[in-house]
Amino acid sequence: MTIFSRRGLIGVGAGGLLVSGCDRLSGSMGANAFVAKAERATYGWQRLIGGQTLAQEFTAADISPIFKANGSTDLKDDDYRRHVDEGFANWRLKIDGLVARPLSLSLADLRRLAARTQITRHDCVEGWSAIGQWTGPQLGPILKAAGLLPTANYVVFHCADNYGGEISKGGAQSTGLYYESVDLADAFHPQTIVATEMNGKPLTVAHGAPCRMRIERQLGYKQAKYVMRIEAVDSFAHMELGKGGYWEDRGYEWYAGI
Ligand SMILES: Nc1nc2c(c(=O)[nH]1)N[C@H]1C(S)=C(S)[C@@H](COP(=O)(O)O)O[C@H]1N2
Ligand SMILES: [Mo]
Repeated sequence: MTIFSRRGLIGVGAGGLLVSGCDRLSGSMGANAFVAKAERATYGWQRLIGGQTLAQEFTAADISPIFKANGSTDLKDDDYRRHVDEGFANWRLKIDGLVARPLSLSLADLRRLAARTQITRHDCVEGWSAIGQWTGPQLGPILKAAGLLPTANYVVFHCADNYGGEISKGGAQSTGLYYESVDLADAFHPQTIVATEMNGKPLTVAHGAPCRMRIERQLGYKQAKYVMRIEAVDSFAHMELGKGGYWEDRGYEWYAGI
């Protein structure tokens, strides 16, 4: 068993689900009640949208020989470059916001969690598609382990890359940091994973190292790369330009269903 949470005691048995360790180890009834309530709230959301349809999955033979890297593909940021040089040994993914127990997960922690592998088609609004295989822990159990609070309505992915102050892209009003968000139905969707591998290898910098989201029922720009922090919020109206994502702030749809 591995203890890796900064605050609480979160255990991961060999191949075991993070949440089961959490239930077993969290001594406080309060925390358990929080989680139970959050789970009920989640199921409420799922019923609202009429169940969880899966995006189509493909076979290994369908994997595209070339998967274009798009948007940010090489980060110059000093902190990020240092993490690359260190093999992300000192990098942490933060899970915070409206959660009972904020988490700080290393790349090794992420790799220790029960992983899902899926071969899916990525569709970019710019008019190209590619099929790739993605591996990583599902987001749902991570949010449950963090004790998602009933007041949370959305999950925001904060990325390391910054498009800067380009006025044509709204840079004058926002920081230019890439971010994305989904509702709880997509956050708990079985195919929503924090991918650390692509086509059986660690994610490259071009594809979002050390981890990127796969949210398979939505378009390419929702697939946040270079994810540094996952924040549970009740609303994203106060964030950046208020539309829930970098491209959403520049006119794209927030729900980018395929
Ligand atoms: N952090 C971050 N995530 C991002 C982007 C980006 O520029 N920065 N581009 C998005 C877009 S438009 C697409 S199509 C995909 C591209 O993912 P890929 O480089 O793995 O093909 O990443 C998405 N996620
Ligand atoms: Mo895209």
